[in-house]
Amino acid sequence: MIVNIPQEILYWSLVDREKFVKSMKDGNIFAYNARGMVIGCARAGKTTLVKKLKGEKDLKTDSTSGIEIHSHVFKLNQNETTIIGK
Ligand SMILES: Nc1nc2c(ncn2[C@@H]2O[C@H](COP(=O)(O)OP(=O)(O)OP(=O)(O)O)[C@@H](O)[C@H]2O)c(=O)[nH]1
Ligand SMILES: [Mg+2]
Repeated sequence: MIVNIPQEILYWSLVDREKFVKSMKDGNIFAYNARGMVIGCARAGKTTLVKKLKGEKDLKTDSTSGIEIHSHVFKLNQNETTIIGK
């Protein structure tokens, strides 16, 4: 059992808190952060591409107004070179 969890960690998302618990049990966990930008002509399929990458089933889209910011957690394979899960 983990005790004395810092207060700020209790405000993290469930996914991040699960990572914290795993890292406490395993001793460490690697987490990588990356950012990407999708740019293209109107109606080229940018939003659909992002939805596919995130594994969303509903690919219906409305025209995007301005920009959209998405965030997502991907699982990597064991040697941490390839995305295996969404
Ligand atoms: N045939 C085909 N249609 C696609 C593909 N990707 C997207 N579409 C369709 O193209 C249309 C526009 O897709 P969006 O993903 O909304 O395109 P977008 O670039 O985000 O559009 P804006 O936000 O308006 O600039 C939608 O009707 C999609 O269903 C594709 O790979 N093949
Ligand atoms: Mg769009």
